[in-house]
Amino acid sequence: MKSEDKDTTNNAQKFSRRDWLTHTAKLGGAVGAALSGASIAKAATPEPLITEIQDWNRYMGDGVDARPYGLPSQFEHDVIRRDVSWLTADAKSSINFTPIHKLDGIITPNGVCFERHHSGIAEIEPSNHRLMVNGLVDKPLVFTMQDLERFPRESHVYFLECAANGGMEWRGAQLNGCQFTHGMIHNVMYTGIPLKYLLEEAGLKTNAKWLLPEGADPSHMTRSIPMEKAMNDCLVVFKMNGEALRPEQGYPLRLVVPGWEGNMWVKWLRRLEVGDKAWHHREETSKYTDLLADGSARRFTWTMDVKSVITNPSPQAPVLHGRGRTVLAGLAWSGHGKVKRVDVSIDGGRNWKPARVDGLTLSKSLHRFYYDFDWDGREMFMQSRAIDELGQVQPTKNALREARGENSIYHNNAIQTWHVKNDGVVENVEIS
Ligand SMILES: Nc1nc2c(c(=O)[nH]1)N[C@H]1C(S)=C(S)[C@@H](COP(=O)(O)O)O[C@H]1N2
Ligand SMILES: [Mo]
Repeated sequence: MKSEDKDTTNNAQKFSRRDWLTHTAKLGGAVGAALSGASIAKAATPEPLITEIQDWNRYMGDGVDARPYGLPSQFEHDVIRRDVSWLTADAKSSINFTPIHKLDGIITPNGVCFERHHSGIAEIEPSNHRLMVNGLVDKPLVFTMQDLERFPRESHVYFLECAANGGMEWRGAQLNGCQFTHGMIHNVMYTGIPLKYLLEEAGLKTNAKWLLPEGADPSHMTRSIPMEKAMNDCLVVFKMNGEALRPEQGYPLRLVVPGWEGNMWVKWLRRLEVGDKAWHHREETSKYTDLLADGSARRFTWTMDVKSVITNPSPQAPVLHGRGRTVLAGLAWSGHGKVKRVDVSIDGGRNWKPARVDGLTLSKSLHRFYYDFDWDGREMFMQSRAIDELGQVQPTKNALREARGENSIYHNNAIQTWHVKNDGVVENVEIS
């Protein structure tokens, strides 16, 4: 050691970058071996990616003005929204899915938030956008975007889940990837105005019981929302993750209905009509209603119940490193509030271990969980089970089918099983 130190000091001028890298790599290897016998990284051997000068070490890159609005690295090109072509007839009234197997933490980046539109993306210049409040109010009002910016604002992180998330999985395991089975969800920090400030500004009549928000897109998306919810935690927002809403997410204005199904979160929001009873919506009875086994319907099931999914490993994210140290990662959420606990099983639900919920635990937001373990290399049946602050437990698929029958599409919050084979390949399966 002593002589090496001396060499370095004496010959500093002559020491090339390559020599320096070889030198420190050797030292690093020695120190690492002394600290831990079970290092994940390989013991340092002459590694060309460390010892050889690479292009990105040698040539100067783009300057600061080359990328005025930054995009992810070119090597992340597969981290994109994807659709399932056979699901809907055309892309204007369709859906795509968030690549949740490629993300981490709890925030969904704006560019990969799944999209659901009934008649395409409305492109609205903010100076031409208006929000009207009318119906059972003392004075009907029309706001410009500038007007809205003068109300007190708040920021909150909430998940939005489409009621159809997992709908294709009711009858059995269908789609090979959590992007497709669970990707009709995103979780962003919204900034906007508590809806109650706008309703109070217009003045609610005593018989004001329901709210009908309407979108400016050709679908004239409308939904009935009970006044208690509207006055409680709904927001009229213009920012997501700090920047303007993306056109796909309703630019310049959208409604946020925390914990409730996505179809009520009206995008391109242009009107709030106040009424004394619920409006009848064609979609509400034909689509966004859960049909029960006896043919009756479960209406007004707006809250998204407790749910979770393992995002890694999963079919699009196989285990490539073989046996040994393994990180299981996943997402959990509940429209009723916070997630209290997440359990994971690697043997198809026979044994459960508590997962580690990491980072922020926010109400009606995604939660991130991890389970760090040593994989013995044998096949696994991985499951996660979330429990929310109301004590509600995520059901098995069979329990859910017993309660709702086979004909449902919406509100599938069942436990998901991934079969991890001994070669690390992962498949969507059901076990009974
Ligand atoms: N104006 C309008 N709002 C809308 C829709 C729409 O088609 N038009 N789709 C709804 C549905 S069904 C869902 S699931 C969410 C999807 O929001 P996202 O596109 O931000 O993911 O928006 C809702 N709001
Ligand atoms: Mo939806």
